[in-house]
Amino acid sequence: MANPLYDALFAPHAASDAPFLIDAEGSILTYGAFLQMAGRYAAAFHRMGLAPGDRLALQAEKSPEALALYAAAVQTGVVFLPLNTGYTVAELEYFVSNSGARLLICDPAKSEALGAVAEAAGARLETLDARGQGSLTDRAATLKSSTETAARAPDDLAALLYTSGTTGRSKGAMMSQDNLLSNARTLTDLWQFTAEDVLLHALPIFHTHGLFVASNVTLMAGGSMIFLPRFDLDQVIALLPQATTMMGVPTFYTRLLDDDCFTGDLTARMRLFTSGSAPLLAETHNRFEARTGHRILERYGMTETNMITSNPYDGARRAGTVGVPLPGVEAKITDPETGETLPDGEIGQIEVRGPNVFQGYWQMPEKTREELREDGFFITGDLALVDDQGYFQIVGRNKDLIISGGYNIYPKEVEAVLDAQPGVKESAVVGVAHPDFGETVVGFIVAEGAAEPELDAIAAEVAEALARFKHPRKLIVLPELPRNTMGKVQKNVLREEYADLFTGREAPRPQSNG
Ligand code: MCA
Ligand code: AMP
Repeated sequence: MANPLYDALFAPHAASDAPFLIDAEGSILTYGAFLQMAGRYAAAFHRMGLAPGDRLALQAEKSPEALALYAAAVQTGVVFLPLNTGYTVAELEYFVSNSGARLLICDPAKSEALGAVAEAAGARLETLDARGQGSLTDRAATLKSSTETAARAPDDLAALLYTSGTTGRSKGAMMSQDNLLSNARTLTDLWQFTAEDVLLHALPIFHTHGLFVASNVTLMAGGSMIFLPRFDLDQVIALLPQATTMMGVPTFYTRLLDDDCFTGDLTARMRLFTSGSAPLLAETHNRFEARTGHRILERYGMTETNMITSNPYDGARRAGTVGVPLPGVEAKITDPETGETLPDGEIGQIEVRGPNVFQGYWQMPEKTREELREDGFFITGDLALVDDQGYFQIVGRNKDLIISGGYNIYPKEVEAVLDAQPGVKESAVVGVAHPDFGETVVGFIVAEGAAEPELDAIAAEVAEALARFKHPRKLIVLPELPRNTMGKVQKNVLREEYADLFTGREAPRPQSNG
């Protein structure tokens, strides 16, 4: 039966003995073996009574098996909901209940803590560890690999990806089969991926970048991936000579450049490095070219929209720009107040329309209406201008968002936890420059009374509530928060005053005449 995403990404490889996943030791998993594995998981889903449209929430370490669960979900029409491995039990509770997941798959180490979460949400709980073992794999091993595919229409949901919101509550972005498929086709074509490509894959697979951009493009082209559990600098340096492409967040590139072992000759076989998820400094782009001769191709996207713009493959890849709208994707700059389109050169917000743009937020029609216009344009909240060569330059954000090492943190969510702590009157959370993560989180606290707030106790509560990457790297007590005449907290004042907290740069000193 027709299932456009499965038919394009997976079905063509069912009988292939070409390499798909290669581990750090060089062991190869062929396409055929991978799809056999996925078929067994699909058979397990059938046994459990999962039906097309049901949600499967997965919080598991990166492994071929975890990726096979994505394939099995597409095959069976089950909506795939991957979750950051850093999320705490408190965070997971929301995702599982909000999505109404019927199946929750987690690491065995978390199964006890998540048992109650699954039960309360009426979800079945199965386990999968970092080696791909656990109750689900045991169950699947006894079954014959299924070749049945669920019939799906292009608009049917394939994935639900939660993105944090400015109001603090995460929203599930509904991605249809065609949202994923159209972007995979466009990027494969634009970036000239072929079956000869070997992509060094060190990104997590619970986000758009590692799952849809990197994996879907490889699947579409029939190429292979050196599939690493995480970004391990030494491993990446050792394996680069075997790869032809790598996709990364800016932190990958700054970490490589900071290591003297990373030399240009390691990249001789490489044909493409791409960067996204956070701004790549022009300085990093230039240093990378000086070291390797490669110009990193920067592209820009969002969970809700997949990829929106890209620098050209052939043609000028310009540092400090995110390139031009992808073929078939419209992007424009509008006035945030009026929504009117602005002329080139003026700063406004990026709006985007095309087959890549999501179907709305899961069970949040009002939020959807706020961000997705009736005419199909999605308001990204990113501030940019179009330069005289038609390239988009992102200059800031019209949303209170921090991006640390490619992960998004909405200050509101952290402030809510800080505000709830004893001895805290109010708080403000901002992002400041960080040499490794680009930006990092700093929390400012105003005490309730005369007593100093107990920062260690507060940090412990934050750790209980929020994933590690959201934790303030520093908590600072202030007598009061800077406010404007309207009483609004001036986060820009805090950002400026503490801009050099982690960069080691000294604040400029007044010039001396002596
Ligand atoms: C890990 N830690 C972090 C981060 N990652 N803290 C802040 N921000 C982070 N991004 C924590 C660790 O838990 C650890 O905590 C400490 O920081 C140092 O960890 P380290 O070993 O240095 O980190 P790592 O494990 O090497 O990870 C850094 C990383 C990773 C490689 C940059 O965060 C990463 O792979 N990021 C990619 C994110 C991504 O794929 N984003 C795409 C989103 P402790 O101090 O307790 O030990 S999709 C998207 O944005 C759109 C669609 C797009 O355009 O792509
Ligand atoms: P997410 O919600 O995780 O999908 O993150 C999307 C956000 O990441 C965008 O709205 C941008 O703010 C940011 N982003 C992605 N790619 C780039 C890029 N190349 N340059 C600057 N920001 C980027």
